[in-house]
Amino acid sequence: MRTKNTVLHAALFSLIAGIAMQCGEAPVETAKLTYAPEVPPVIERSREARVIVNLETNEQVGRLADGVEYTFWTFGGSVPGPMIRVREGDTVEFNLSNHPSSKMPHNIDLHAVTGPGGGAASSLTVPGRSSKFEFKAINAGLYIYHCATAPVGMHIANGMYGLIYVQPKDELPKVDREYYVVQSEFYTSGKHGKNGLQDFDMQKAIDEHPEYVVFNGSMGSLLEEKAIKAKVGETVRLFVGNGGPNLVSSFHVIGEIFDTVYTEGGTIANQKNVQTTLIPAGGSAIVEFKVEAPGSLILVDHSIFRTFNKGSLGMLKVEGEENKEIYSGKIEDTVYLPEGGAIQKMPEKTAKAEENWTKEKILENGAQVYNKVCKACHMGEGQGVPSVFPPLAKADYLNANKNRAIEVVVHGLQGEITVNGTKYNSVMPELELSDRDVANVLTYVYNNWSNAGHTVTVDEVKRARAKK
Ligand code: HEC
Ligand SMILES: [Cu+2]
Repeated sequence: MRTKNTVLHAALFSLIAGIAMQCGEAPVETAKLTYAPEVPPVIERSREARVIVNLETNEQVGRLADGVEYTFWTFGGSVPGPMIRVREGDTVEFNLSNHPSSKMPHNIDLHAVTGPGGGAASSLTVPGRSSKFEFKAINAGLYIYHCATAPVGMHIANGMYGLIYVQPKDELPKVDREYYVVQSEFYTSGKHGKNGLQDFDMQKAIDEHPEYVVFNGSMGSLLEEKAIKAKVGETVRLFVGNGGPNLVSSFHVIGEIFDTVYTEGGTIANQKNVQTTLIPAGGSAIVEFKVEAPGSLILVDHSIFRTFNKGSLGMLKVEGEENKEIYSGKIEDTVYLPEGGAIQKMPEKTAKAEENWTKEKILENGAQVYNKVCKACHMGEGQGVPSVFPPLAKADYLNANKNRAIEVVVHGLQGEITVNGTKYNSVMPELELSDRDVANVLTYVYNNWSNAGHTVTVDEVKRARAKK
């Protein structure tokens, strides 16, 4: 209840506060939050401030990959959550609101906070409520924030993390571009690439077997028109975080060397000339480099199957003048003839002399060709690799049509095909094989792993080759 007296007090207080402001009381401002890959602008003021951060948690269905959806739990409606930038010494007033449509309570643990749970203890918020707490940003550096509501792993696995940068009083050197990148994994019930809305799979998360490892919350978030950009001669700084929940990132940019690394997101430029920097789960790194030549630089987790089979692939497009001194491009493309070129061609003569091959010899040679050429993709027992390389064992596609199979091996194959009820949409390269090798390897394949038992002749291969 407000009495006359308290009103008077309030008026007096605001008068004094007003004077204090003019005499150097900390200014108040609202933090500008940005969505990846955008970084909030450099803080130019040279004094401490009171910074208000307003952040909402919500749960929403979004795209994880083309045709694949997931119910993300988010800060600010995105994965990663928005990036926050404050200055060392600032007092941060944090308002965390949980959208009424949420099913879960959420909170926030900012690794930049000195205090219980990094703020988690004071920010548990049920749907339709807001929590307020304050902290002083006494340590500069780049920090992960994440939800820490039980089960913590699940809240993180569903997308609840982002970066807060506490800009040092002496800010890092000026650069031309700054970008915000966060790596993380997703544990979907369906295998990588399985279409439709995917559930979270707790067992895969416990086993640390993600189906997706991505930058900025989804596959392709930094590719094509969404690639980050720079011009030749510019300096680039990447603020890189790792939300985990489990994996450590071997962060690397193909085609660049990090001139400077602030290891683990600390504020000392403690490393020069680094190829790959390790980013712990729940950690970060700041990397800087100058781009000297045009082209596409590729951001990867150099645990490389994650990149080519699970999604941790991004791109920095550098535009500008060629710089032949730094990188020449291909200067020559010449024939390479080891041992005087003896192995270069399959001599016609030998092929003729060996026309009457016994079945035994055909199978023996076919096995050799298979192990040397095909096994790398179709695997030792012809079982293939799920959703990447189709099986050759008991393969309906192979057994249904011999001439088609020969053409596949002679000319290569791309586009969608269905093998044993599973769709594949990949590329089999055109292989450099003699007609004899193709005949033998296919005969070998047809006579193993419960296949149709056909024999493929050199003449049949010749005909298939002429067909294109
Ligand atoms: C670099 C990987 C790679 C190598 C090496 C390779 N293949 Fe393939 N192969 C593929 C891919 C990928 C497909 C599916 C292409 C598509 O999706 O259109 C395929 C498809 C096929 C198919 C048709 C689909 C099926 O399962 O029946 C046959 C037959 C085949 N390969 C045989 C061979 C043989 C024989 C060799 C060795 C001489 C070989 N491949 C070497 C990757 C490879
Ligand atoms: Cu949460």
